[in-house]
Amino acid sequence: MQIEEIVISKAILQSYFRKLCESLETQVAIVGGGPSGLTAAYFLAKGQVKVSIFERKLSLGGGMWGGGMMFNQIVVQREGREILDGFGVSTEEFSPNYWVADAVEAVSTICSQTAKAGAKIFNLISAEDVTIKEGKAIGLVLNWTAVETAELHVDPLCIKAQFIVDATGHPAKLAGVIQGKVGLKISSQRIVGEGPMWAEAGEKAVIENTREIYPGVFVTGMAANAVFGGPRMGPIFGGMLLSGKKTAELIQKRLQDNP
Ligand code: 48F
Repeated sequence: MQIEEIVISKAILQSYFRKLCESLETQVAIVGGGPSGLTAAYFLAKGQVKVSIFERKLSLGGGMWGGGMMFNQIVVQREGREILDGFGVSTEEFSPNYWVADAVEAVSTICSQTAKAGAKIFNLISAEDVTIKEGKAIGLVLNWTAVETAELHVDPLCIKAQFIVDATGHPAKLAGVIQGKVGLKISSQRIVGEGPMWAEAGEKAVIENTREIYPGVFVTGMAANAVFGGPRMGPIFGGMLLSGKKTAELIQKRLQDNP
């Protein structure tokens, strides 16, 4: 059987552009493919919602790969373990309410399940801005991360979404952009910044802080604690998974109320 280089190139280009063009108008666009963004995308896709993830790095998984201080095991509490179970990630009880999982198995399985559930995943693309019309966010402004890294003067492209999710972790990138340009619609009116390490409080806060911060924009995962001043929690990941799930539920409810 002959193998032609040009056919390989055509296969990549045509299938990529089909995927990208189909995602130009979507129901939910998630920025950041860490544990919270992936989990939100998984539950949305399972619920038949059209969802895309845009991740600036080559690999998805965010801060989950390295466990704690590069010891690549992660810890979850009971509720987090239930979510890992649902993904099919193996866990082992360490002591009551503490389960450990292999970080590499966790990330690779969550990524695989999210893609198989139907989420469209784009890596190497950064969200640099949000499109806002008449007081509502309606899309993302995207560029290749390589353009940003090389500081090339290249204009971005835009996609349209009914809902946007800031899942960018500690930097809370989209919240920062919105705060700088039009202001956030939250009681503090500004990003408070994450609090000092306190695992138990941080895990509780990240779920409470998962909410809409501007019409059409939700914040999830560590970005939620960064916006509202919740503590950091280090390598316990249940809160990230539960925050992602809550994001999916909040958005699904909104889509049902207002299709
Ligand atoms: O940092 P990250 O893993 O965020 P998370 O889902 O989880 C936090 C934990 O990993 C850990 C923790 C608690 O256990 O404190 O840190 O909240 O993943 C965020 C992802 O967003 C990407 C970034 O590369 C990472 O993979 N990202 C950040 N900015 C952008 C972006 C951007 N502007 N465009 C696209 N992706």
